Amino acid sequence: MNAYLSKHGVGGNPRWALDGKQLSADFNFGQMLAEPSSSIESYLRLHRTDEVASQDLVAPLEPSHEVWACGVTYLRSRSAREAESTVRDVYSRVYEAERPETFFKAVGWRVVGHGAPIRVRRDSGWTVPEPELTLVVNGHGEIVGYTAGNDVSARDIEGENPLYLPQAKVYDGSCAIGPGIMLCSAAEIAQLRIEMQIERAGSVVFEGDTSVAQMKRTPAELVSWLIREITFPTGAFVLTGAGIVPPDAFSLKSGDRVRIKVGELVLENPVA
Ligand code: DO4
Ligand code: MG
Repeated sequence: MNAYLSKHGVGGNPRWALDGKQLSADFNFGQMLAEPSSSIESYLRLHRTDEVASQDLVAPLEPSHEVWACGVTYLRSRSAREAESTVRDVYSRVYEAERPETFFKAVGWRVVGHGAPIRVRRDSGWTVPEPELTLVVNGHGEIVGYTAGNDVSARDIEGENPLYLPQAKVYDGSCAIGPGIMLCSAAEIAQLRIEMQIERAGSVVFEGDTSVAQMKRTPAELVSWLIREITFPTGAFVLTGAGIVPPDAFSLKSGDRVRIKVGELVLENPVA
């Protein structure tokens, strides 16, 4: 099925919506993802209402959801990482290896949604946004849809030593996901375009684009590695790696705005 799910912070009591119409208060997104993908349509039908959803979007996941990320899945990411790092060959080795790099990025409650601020760490002088196709995976390891994600990363901290990766990648305001979720088949995800624009003081200071087809691995391959030895009973979110990297002289600054487009979904965040 093709449908758009979004989450809205109605008066601090978030409600989900389907194609812009609120779902009933007892709709349970985690429960929907606990069931096989074949039951999504009937589950959504059960909870439909005619009430128009509010405009106040929040990140489309539950506080307990885990967000994982994959790395060095595009040639551009491999070359950028080799250039920044003191330990170059780990990146070429993981790019070529059968086993991909996966890492824990965030727990749902720490993720910011469309319009909410992302951050640069106070101890980083070189931080970039990473625009990434983000897979929505159910409890059975099936890809049921996608959203846009920003794996904001401190390149100087990661470049100093790969063992600092969790500090470079996991901190308050380092993960944005949204605006909502496009429920669709994995086949529709394979050719999506990804674009990023960064605005500073009203002018575009960087823009780039790529396509999921440029990825070294398929989305299904990444998910199959992730779920080998970890279960996600109510589903998980998977950032699939960055194929757009700003030039080395670029670092995010407070006041910048980052716009990421994956397929038709646009995720925009100011830098705090
Ligand atoms: O190896 C470090 C992280 C890579 C990453 O986040 C990416 O390629 O998107
Ligand atoms: Mg990344």
